[in-house]
Amino acid sequence: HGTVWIAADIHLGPHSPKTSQAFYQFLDQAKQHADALILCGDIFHAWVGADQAIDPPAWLAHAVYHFRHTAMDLPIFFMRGNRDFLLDGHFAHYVGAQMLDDQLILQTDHHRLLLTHGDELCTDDQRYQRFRRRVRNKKLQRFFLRLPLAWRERIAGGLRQQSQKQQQYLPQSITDVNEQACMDLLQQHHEQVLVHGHTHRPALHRLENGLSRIVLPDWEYDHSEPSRSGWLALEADGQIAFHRLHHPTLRFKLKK
Ligand code: OKV
Ligand code: MN
Repeated sequence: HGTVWIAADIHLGPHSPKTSQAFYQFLDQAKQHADALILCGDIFHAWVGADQAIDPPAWLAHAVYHFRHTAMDLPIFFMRGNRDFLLDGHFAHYVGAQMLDDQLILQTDHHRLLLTHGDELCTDDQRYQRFRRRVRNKKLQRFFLRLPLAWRERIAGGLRQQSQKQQQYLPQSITDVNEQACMDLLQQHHEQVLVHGHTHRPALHRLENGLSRIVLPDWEYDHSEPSRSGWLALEADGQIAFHRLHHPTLRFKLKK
């Protein structure tokens, strides 16, 4: 009956105050216009454990504050991404949000969508998939989380640096999702519309057999653009809208 807003890839962190500002403006708008908010992964640029929030750096304290205030007016749902895959239910609860599974079928009065962050669909990037399998191992996660916070931050920083070096030489075709993997996932769940983030390549793709793929934008600033900062709205009347801060809204309808 209500309006659901969906955003992904905010990448909140200490180095992107403009992204944070844009995101907090978005949260204010969500309070007024949305009935539920789903954040589809990579809410945080890095996440090494919820104990970061015990004595939080300023950027995280602000994020906690804004989540809590937003959550007083509407339900907030977190999905894990490839960066903040260690997000847990306790932290979500602490900020007034609820954790979702990594893949979710969202059904409203007018829509049925399959929601995921999307990194599992990048099957052409074998090195990344190997990394993913390792760090998603629960035993390794428990080991990592028992290390002192400062060690985890060091390790995480090192891994990010290493990954950045490797990523920059990969062609776009490798770091994008694999369309066959998308179609397989949709067909496996008997769904028609896939919504994901992760690739930072916002688009509406028409696939074979009447399937669609909606790619959410990221919120990272670069030097040329004020902010990409966009989100999807599933509206009560069945329309789908693509919003951007300080930009006109685009509305469309998906054929049944
Ligand atoms: C997240 C990615 C860093 C990509 C480490 C076990 C292990 C968890 C972790 C450390 C890194 C998340 C938690 C981060 C994503 C990177 C670099 C590349 C491509 C271990 C469990 F192995 F050390 F024991 N980590 N952080 N990358 O900095 O947020 O997704 S992270
Ligand atoms: Mn991602």
